[in-house]
Amino acid sequence: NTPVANQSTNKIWKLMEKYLPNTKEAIQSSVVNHVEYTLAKTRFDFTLLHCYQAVSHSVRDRLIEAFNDTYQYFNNKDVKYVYYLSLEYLIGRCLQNALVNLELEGQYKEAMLDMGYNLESVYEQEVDPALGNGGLGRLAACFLDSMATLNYPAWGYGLRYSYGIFRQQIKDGYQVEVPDYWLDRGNPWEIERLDVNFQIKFYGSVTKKVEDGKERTIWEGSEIIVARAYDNPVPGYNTFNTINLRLWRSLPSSEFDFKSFNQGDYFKALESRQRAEFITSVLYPNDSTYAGKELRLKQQYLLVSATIQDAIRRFKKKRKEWKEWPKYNALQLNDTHPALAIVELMRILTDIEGLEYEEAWELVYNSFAYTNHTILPEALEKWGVDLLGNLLPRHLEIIYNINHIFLEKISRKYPNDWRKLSALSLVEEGTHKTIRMANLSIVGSHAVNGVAALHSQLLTSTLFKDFYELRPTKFQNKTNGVTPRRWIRCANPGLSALLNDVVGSDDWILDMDILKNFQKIADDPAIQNRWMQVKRQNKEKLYWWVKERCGVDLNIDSLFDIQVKRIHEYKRQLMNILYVIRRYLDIKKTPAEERRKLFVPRSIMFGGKAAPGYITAKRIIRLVNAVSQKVNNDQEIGDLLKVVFLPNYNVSNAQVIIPASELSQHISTAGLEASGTSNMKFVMNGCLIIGTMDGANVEIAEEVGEENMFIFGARVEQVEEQRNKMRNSNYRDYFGPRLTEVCDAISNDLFGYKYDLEALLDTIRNKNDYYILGADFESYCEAQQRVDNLYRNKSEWTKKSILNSLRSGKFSSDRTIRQYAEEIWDLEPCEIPNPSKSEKER
Ligand code: OX2
Repeated sequence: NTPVANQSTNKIWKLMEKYLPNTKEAIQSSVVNHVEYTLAKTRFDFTLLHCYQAVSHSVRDRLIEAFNDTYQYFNNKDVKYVYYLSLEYLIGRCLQNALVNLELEGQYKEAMLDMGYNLESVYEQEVDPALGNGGLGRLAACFLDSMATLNYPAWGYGLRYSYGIFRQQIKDGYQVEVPDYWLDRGNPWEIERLDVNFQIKFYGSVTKKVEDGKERTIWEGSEIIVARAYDNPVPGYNTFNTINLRLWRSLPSSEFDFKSFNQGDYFKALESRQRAEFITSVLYPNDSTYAGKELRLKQQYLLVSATIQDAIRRFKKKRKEWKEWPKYNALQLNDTHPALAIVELMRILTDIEGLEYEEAWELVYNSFAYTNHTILPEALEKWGVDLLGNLLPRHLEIIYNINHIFLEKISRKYPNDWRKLSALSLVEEGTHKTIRMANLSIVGSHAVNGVAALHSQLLTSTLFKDFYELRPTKFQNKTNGVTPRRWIRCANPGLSALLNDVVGSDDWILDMDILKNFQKIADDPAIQNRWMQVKRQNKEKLYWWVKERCGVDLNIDSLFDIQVKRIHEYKRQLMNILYVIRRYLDIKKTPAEERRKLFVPRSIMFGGKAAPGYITAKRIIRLVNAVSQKVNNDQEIGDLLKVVFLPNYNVSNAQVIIPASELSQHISTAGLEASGTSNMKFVMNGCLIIGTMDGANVEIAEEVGEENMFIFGARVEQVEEQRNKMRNSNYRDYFGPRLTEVCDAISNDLFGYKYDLEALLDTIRNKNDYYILGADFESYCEAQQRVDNLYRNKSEWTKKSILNSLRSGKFSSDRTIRQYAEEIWDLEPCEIPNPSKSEKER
């Protein structure tokens, strides 16, 4: 009989109360320990990659201390939690962010330098976990940073895809997609929870049974798999609070395939195990388009089911009564992708926990909230009832039931209003009957929000108008934000140091609004000079980046003009490149000796991935590269104009690109970009925006002043009128001579690739210019002229750059998250006492 230690008096826990010290010696010894005992490396095969791994493990140890303490503290305080559900998290690299948030960057820098390593080059060894497509996934990552920093009791829930968004290579000017197996060197940041597994069921059948005079519904799944938890600590800045991003991985369940094994069909049994693992293998690479594939629906349900089971288990541990559920839980849906969570919670409450339907609905409704991220029709998820009913038969029944009860209420309120009824219904009738996931999300949530003021206003006046009229108080706005920790403090150390000097402390990192108090520095020539120096250093860094990856030699003194985002017609990269051609033709027409007087030297850069199936987007990349080849090799042009396509735009590249940018382009057709978030990052980094009155640009203009931006183009209420104009005219008249000449130059094969490029132009010629590129082109050219004029005056430009940055406080995700917490989640911060420095260093 071996003795079993008493859980509470066990010496283990006493010994664990000590925190790792953060002296240089202690840091070095923890790194060295990991080199020897975790990595088992010797001097003969030790590389920089191993160094990164050892450093990361040593930082991870410190994160885990904080992480465990945080949730134990939350648990003791019996707090309400928010669960953020998202199919995507674009977290980016972790090492520097963790060090900055733990306020240990200086110590690690010194400790590593003393051992002969430059911390910056250690950072470069990290893969960039890219489990998201674009803005939506990056927003989720910024939100986690703010939730941790503001001490909110929160959990992020998502999927641990084995393959993130593809890596983009450019071959012969075309995009080539390479699978991103990001785990091939291991992942020092995650904690695999071998003991946190939930069963997930698919397919099967539903039966009703009468037990004690009560009808019970039983869903028997015919495919059962397991979701296993992988925890990723997210440290707050300037607080000990560290929260969890829990990602699920699909695995085969041991019970399920017993039958096959017993029947002797060994290989069939193995195949089904592999099918289970496949579910979380790859992120769907579509940004703002609905995929409609069964595997995607399986991913969504796996996230939802595992998360709800986890939340319920946690809630039950506290032996709470069900009616207290909304008091202790808020669930936020990041778009409709996890909307099945509403149905899953209903199912568990009614079928398993035995609650009455109305009772259960009350709990669901009061705990869920839904964020919409786009009004583009191609993004709206609608699952065919055949597919949904086959994969999740009980869930389809529940959806019909929710719809039935909902429509009954509607028809009492609006008798015989068939239009309203069919607009509000969760079911879209037709040859292919579908479930509208947005309608489900709205009906099942107590709050629905858009992501910028204009977008939220468009939601209530167009897409969700009927829902709005039904319950106007449900609809809110939560303008997006981005974290200044990653986007200024990590990405732009030069600017951070300057802001520290201006403010006299680093308080701005937690309170960006204080920067407004220092606006008078914008006129100070000494500050302006330093500001320009910082920008120049950042431009130098990008210069080398571009030289190495694209082989193009930029003029560092030229205006760095950048558009980086997913390639999409509504974002109008096409308009940008057509203007570049316009500029090229204009330079060529100008006598050589006058060119420098008329044109400011510009380096125009594009970056972004096209969804693999989005042919027009891929052709836009082809055009950019064709123009780049022509222009960059034209001896007459020299450094007056350079065009570069920056390959594989991702979070870590953005951290180099954004701080180096002077002009950034946010030029979507008015009304179509819900918010945009990179616009905020650029502004914070002192970059001027050329943009339309769309998404958050509108609020950026309010904050920084229209006079400090280059605004152009049709306003949202003019767009339809412009489309009609196109429909009623020849494109040559509609485009005007300047754009027509550009199109003709392409058609006349100035850049080659005629087949692709003609097809591309056909998307805007011949009455199809849905994104009104032709209508906005002249106004865009004028705005570009204003850019040139201002850039000639370095001091005026710099002044505006400073003002942009100092006035960008509203766009910190801290502001956004406070609003969610106060206006939707009803959530209080809960800060765990920070073990004093002296205790830490014991
Ligand atoms: C994006 C939106 O397109 C973008 O405007 C917004 O800033 C971002 O979400 C974060 O809110 N998929 N991605 C988006 O919407 C969808 C759907």
